[in-house]
Amino acid sequence: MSGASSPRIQGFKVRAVRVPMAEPHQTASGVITESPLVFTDVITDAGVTGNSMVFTYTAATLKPTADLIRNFEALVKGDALAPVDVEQKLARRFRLLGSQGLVGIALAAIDMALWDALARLQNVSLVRLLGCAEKPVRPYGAVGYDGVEGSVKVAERWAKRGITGIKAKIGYSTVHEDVAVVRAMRKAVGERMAIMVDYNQCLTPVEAVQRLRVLDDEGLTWVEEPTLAHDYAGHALVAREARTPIQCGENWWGILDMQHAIDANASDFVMPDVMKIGGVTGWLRAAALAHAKGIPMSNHLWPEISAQLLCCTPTAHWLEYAEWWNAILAEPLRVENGMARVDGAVGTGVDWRETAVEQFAA
Ligand code: SMN
Ligand code: MG
Repeated sequence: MSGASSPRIQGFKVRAVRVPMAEPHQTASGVITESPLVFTDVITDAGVTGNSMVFTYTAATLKPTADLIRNFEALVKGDALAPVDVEQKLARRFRLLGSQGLVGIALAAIDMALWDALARLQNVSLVRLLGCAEKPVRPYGAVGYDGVEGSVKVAERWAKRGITGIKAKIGYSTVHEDVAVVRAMRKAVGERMAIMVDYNQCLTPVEAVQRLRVLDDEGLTWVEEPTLAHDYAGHALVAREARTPIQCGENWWGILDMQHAIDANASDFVMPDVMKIGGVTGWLRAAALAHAKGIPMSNHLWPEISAQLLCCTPTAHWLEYAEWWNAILAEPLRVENGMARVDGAVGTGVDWRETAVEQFAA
């Protein structure tokens, strides 16, 4: 029996936008006021186009990222629409330079667009393409570094929408201020709300151990990145000393970082970022690592594609929900009765409104 020949990659169309945020996102390690995003279309000879979106954190890296993606087109033009094979080829191609940072972001943009094209070709969601069924995913909402009053206001807003988890940025000048924010939110939203906190890497390991001694009695679902993301030994120290689970993953570049963190017992839970971990291909491998060790896995940002990927993640935990990019998306993720619904999506669910792309063009 001879199989049908695979569709081939014809070319890319790459566009950059700067989407203002409805509310600035404050963290202990800086404030985000806008989203610099790159949209990649991968055009195939089968009449389908796959899309992806990557976030460059700062406008200073927006154009270089778009240029990198454009420059990579020549490396895969004419190749089969086979994302895992393309990933292997490009990984070899970038062995000497390395595939972290902007190179990694560009590779993830291509990977996600190829998977999207593959799903669209079959007119199914990414979930179905991966052999799974759509299911509701439990989202939590973000609370910024907004002090007691600001944090309570946002926490209440999420609770009113039926969301059952919230994650607050902390790392105030003293642990007492951290505790005050947590207690005020708890008082406002009640015992049943899951409350997570995020230090965004702002403490030394010893400071983190000291703060956790105080926070350990607050019933937190997790404490995120208490110290430098790549200090696995430092995180392991904190995880050993604290009773509250430690959560890391948003800054792991590829699954080898994740494996190193797991080897070091640096994190009780994991939350890869689909872009930094290496796109859909990287996520699937990360999900296998988490599965092998029974580690609960959440996501970082990218709610649309991550909700689908969590449907295919054996140890799926919480969905980090965000509406930062809704202004530009054709169909932002739906949340109904406190649960995110991915049914009805074709491809990865990342599709943008052309008029918005024009409006926010960089
Ligand atoms: C975060 C950091 C930077 C940008 C977006 C979000 C944050 C999170 O650490 O966990 O969502
Ligand atoms: Mg975080």
